[in-house]
Amino acid sequence: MNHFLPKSFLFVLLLVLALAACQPVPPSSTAEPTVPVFPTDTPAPTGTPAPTATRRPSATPVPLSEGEFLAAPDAGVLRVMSYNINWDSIFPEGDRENHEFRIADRQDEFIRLVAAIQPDVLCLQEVNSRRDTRQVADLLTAALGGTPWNATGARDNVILSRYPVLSDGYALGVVPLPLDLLQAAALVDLPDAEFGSRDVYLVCSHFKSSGGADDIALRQRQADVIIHELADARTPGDSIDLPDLTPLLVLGDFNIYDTDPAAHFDTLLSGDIADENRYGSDSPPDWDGTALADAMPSLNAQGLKFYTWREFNSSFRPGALDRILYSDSVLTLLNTFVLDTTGLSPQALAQYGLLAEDVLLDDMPNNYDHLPLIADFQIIP
Ligand SMILES: [Ca+2]
Ligand SMILES: [Ca+2]
Ligand SMILES: [Ca+2]
Ligand SMILES: [Ca+2]
Repeated sequence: MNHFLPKSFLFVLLLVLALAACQPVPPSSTAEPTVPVFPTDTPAPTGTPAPTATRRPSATPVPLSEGEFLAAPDAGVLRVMSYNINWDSIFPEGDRENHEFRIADRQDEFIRLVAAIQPDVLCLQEVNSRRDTRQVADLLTAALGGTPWNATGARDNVILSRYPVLSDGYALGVVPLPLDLLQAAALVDLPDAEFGSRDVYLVCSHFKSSGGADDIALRQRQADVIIHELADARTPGDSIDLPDLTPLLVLGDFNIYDTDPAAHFDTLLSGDIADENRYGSDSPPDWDGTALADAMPSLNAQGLKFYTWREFNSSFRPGALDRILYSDSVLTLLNTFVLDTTGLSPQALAQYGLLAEDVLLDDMPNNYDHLPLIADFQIIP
């Protein structure tokens, strides 16, 4: 029997190595802020055809897209969208609840975007926290028609859904912790006829921006809180209980920069809590004890560029600041993209009722901010 030992040992070793290869890269313990955690700006491969002539200069060197990724998904597929709208830009000028940081007037653009995308669930950031989330829901209802939309919010994060939004008992229980740590969270009650018995739980987040030590520490704390709450949600007792195998989404503006190690992002994926004294033991967030998956949407689903934010004349490179993370043990990702209307063909723009400038902060060429991220999911039975 002795000769079985080396074989089984080798098998275990290979298994451990294979599992290790599937895990997200842990945060570096040394200060190496130059290592990007995500491809920020992949150049187009050589031999890529040049963009065809357009009325305006193309913002990207990739070919114009026909927008096939925008096509409505089949029944039973959930389309989720995350968008940092830039402070209250989607509300009318002169609205008394507009945030003091509001610099752009983009209501028509936003309405065209959501009408083209037809999301089932949205996670918005940079909505004034004073605003009644009902106003945001009414904007969606007016834009898309159908049954009235539902909403819940926390701080500047707002969750919107075609389907009922259950926030009582499902909001993150971080009170009385600082307001900075609040993120919107809700269980969306999906219609059983289309999706079966399961619903979807989502955390709509906006992480602290900027690169100071306090900012980085707060981002880490926000991630620790979310992992703590997801651990609570997956186990009976405490403040939140979810039915087993409820699909989980953590999405929003994570402010992941390639100029800091973005350890908060590793925490969100792997469940490695930094402050375990305060927020409890590490807890891999997926139902099967594994990490969450990153949808990794690319610009117009071309697989060439992965940034979700860029700024004209900025010293910062375009980056994937925004993410859609999901529990891949119970969800299959069918389609995902970052919409860049400036990269759509004239035919695609006409087909979906969009204008080339719709994702721009204003009509100035190349004046971007955040772009909308979209992912289509199917629940694994
Ligand atoms: Ca349901
Ligand atoms: Ca619980
Ligand atoms: Ca830890
Ligand atoms: Ca997983």
